[in-house]
Amino acid sequence: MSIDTNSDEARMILDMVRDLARTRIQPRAAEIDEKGEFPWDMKQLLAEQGILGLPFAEEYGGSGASELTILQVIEEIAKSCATTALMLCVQQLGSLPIELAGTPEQKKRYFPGLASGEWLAAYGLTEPGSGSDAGAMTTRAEKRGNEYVLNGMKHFITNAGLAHVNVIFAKTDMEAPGTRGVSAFVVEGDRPGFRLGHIEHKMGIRGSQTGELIMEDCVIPAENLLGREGDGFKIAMATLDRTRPGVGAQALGIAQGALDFAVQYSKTRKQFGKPIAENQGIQFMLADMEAGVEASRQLIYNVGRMIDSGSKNFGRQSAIAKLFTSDMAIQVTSDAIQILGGYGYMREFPVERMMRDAKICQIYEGTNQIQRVVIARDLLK
Ligand code: COS
Repeated sequence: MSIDTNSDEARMILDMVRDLARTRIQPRAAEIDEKGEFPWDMKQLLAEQGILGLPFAEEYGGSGASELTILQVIEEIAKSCATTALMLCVQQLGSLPIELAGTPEQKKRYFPGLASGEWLAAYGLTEPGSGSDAGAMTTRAEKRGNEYVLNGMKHFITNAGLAHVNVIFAKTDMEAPGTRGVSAFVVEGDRPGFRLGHIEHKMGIRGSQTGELIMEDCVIPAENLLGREGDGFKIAMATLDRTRPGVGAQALGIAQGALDFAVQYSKTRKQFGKPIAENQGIQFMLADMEAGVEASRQLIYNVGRMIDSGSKNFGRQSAIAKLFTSDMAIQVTSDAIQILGGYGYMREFPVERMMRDAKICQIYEGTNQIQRVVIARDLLK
């Protein structure tokens, strides 16, 4: 059973999220950014309200929400706080490899804890020498009897050190050509030999914990392999096809938040004896911002509907939605700062945070240059 996007239930979820964002999340956003510490109260709130359980089926204690509903929820939260919205994005990112390639037993083992929000998920693909070139990873997993021994390091990992369910991509065959030797594993956070390394200090999404995951002779049972040996790269790519619209939805929410703030500000800020909104120079900026936000929304919702309809070929649309929306969000947040003038540059107002938060959307889950690679390859194939 899943929640139909047009159902009363989906509408109720969105109303509930809008209310929570206004009353509980928005008042915390500036402080979360300032402190740069993981906001456990926000994680608790999302868990209690069933928001972290949206991507999981009812049989695992989730609500089986449609992709469109998940994207709309990410958007709503990101209008107030991009760090908090990212929690839902990554709950999906770190669990989709299990959804796509896991056995019923593996789903039963991990999904109830993730759906309840007791556990967080993480997705361990990137390494210091392997960013856009995801196949160049050097983390390896050696099979010994009924176990795998993992050695290597992942970095820039969201929820590093916080997640219990860590999907780690590692090479099981160092000789295999290109991306063929990569396999996917679940590494539980409390496995001996698995630990958090350095924690990054970031420009934006500052409440989210980003860090290194270090594996030193980390032993996991063979049953933690997802799919078959060698399937890992395809699992990683298929996951990102599914989750990139979520990054777009986050960028969309940030941009909408900045636009809403700029509209209000321009109606109240007076210069030369009248509100600055009465100047056509400001009106045209606002109109361009609105056009960008609305066009992005259509791209994001469209790919959400494609996923919900069972389409298999949404990779290009997913990349387009992420690329277009994150570029738009940088433009819109920058324009919002411009409309606020000197105030926009100051920490007392939220728009400078929104611009810092938007920037990562052009980078993570594949840089926007990689999105262009994905789009062009599909176009030319
Ligand atoms: N879904 C399923 N399989 C896919 C796929 C997809 N979207 N994209 C590629 N594959 C498969 C290919 O079909 C190919 O399979 P075969 O070996 O059977 O032919 C294999 O994966 C390798 O594909 P390809 O040759 O295209 O790999 P490249 O090394 O050229 O890499 C890009 C392709 C650049 C698209 C990939 O490395 C990428 O997306 N990089 C960015 C990584 C990223 O987003 N990092 C962010 C980390 S999360 S914050």
